[in-house]
Amino acid sequence: MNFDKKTKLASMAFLLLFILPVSAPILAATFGQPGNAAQVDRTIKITALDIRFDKTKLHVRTGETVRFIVINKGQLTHEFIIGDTQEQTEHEQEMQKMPGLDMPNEPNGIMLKPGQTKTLIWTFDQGGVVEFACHVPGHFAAGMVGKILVNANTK
Ligand SMILES: [Cu+2]
Repeated sequence: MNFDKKTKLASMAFLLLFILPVSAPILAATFGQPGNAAQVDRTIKITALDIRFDKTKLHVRTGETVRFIVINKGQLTHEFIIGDTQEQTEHEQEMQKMPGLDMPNEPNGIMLKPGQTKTLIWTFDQGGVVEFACHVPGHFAAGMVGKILVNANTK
């Protein structure tokens, strides 16, 4: 192997090791956006219980707008937050800092008191894995989280 080849290989290794891992999370950060009620493709009902959701895996298509109707049939307050792993981790940390405080509704999430039903409309604009979770302290750790598999070939 001559010096030029070694240099080329070294620079390729550099690209793979340092540049790809930096750019990948930026691409993966798009987990969708609030959807338009006039463009809803499908309605999915999810029930929050103490302490879990009745569904843990959902399949949606890329570009699909879903109306989530979330019903809290538990005796505790629950959340329904849509986001990627990073968003869920950040929200979990926020909620740990202010236990007992009611979070206002956010574009990607709702909070439900016992007996409440709320709606969240979301457009999944990119393939990948998105999560829905509850971050009332202790609930996420107890497994109150599910996956939304976004894939163009999934019906
Ligand atoms: Cu909960």
